[in-house]
Amino acid sequence: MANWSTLHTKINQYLCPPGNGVFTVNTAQERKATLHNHLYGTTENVVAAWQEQVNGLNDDNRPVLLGVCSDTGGGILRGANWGPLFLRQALLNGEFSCDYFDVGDIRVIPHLLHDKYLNDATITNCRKALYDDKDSSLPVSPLSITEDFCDEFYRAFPEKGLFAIGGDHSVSYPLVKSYLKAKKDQGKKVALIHFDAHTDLLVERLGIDICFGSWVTHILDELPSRDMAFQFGIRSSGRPREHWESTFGVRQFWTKDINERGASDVVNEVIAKLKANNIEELYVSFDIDALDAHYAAATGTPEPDGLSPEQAVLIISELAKEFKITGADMVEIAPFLNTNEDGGNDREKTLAAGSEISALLINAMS
Ligand SMILES: [Mn+2]
Repeated sequence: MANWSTLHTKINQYLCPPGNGVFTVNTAQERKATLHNHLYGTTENVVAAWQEQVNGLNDDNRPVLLGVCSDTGGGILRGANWGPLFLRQALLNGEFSCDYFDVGDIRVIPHLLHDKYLNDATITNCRKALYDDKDSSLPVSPLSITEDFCDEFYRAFPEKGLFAIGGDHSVSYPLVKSYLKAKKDQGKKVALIHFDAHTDLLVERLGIDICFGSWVTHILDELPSRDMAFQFGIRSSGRPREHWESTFGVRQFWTKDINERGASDVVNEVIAKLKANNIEELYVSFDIDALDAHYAAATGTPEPDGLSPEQAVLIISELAKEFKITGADMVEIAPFLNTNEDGGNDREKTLAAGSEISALLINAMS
């Protein structure tokens, strides 16, 4: 109970009602109202309604959904900060049913990334803004807040699954790091399943070590071994697969390998490797750009020649039959981006694919 009480306090400090993670006055007000009506039956006193709902988390068995509306770690086309609001609505409207406890959104100062990049004066000012207390010792940047929230979450609820919606892919750094630390403490052997068009294996980008292109590099040493990171859907890379595998120790299945061999054959090989390593549970991080740009154009770095939703669904479903999925995220959905030259319904298609895969992951965690 002590752990729940600490987490409960931090939820009220770190989070805000679902859909409110992007700090705005008027933008998307109607969309937020639709979501709040759906969740609470009202658009009035949403904070009070959310706080009352959060009181029930301790007595709830469903997987927990968290929004992280940060895209400061991106850097080409931004806009994934709107992913949590739009994907939630798509999950509620969609044909793929799933049940979860929506705990809310991380409170995001959109100019910040991680506290280690800040000076003391900025941290003090931001503590005053977020917590109304310049002498607070709490973190202020989205990735730092997310990591401390997740650490507290796993202390209170070691058995609960956490499903997060990004945000750009840098948000997976605190999500996965905290998950791996928690599972190590629990004595459980886990592996990372990562869907992406890109390897995200830079050491740094323009001097910044934690960003959308480098987050994987900095969690590898928290895994039982580096070869327990499996990447699917890679195709946009300046270097061949052998370079990444020999330099970082990860295992990759590029889209062309999956198309040549078939998704079943590939996933069977991965299942055998996971079993040979006595892996018990999985974390699945899904960058929507793993899918072909035809299905996922509303994203910052869409790439052609990618996976179909069917291939991704097959791989996740087969893994879920053999292993417990206890952590997952869906990132890089940027609903305001229309990257296809011919316009079209990029947003709806991307949200349809994103919600299908999110529902599959949430159901696998139930
Ligand atoms: Mn990525």
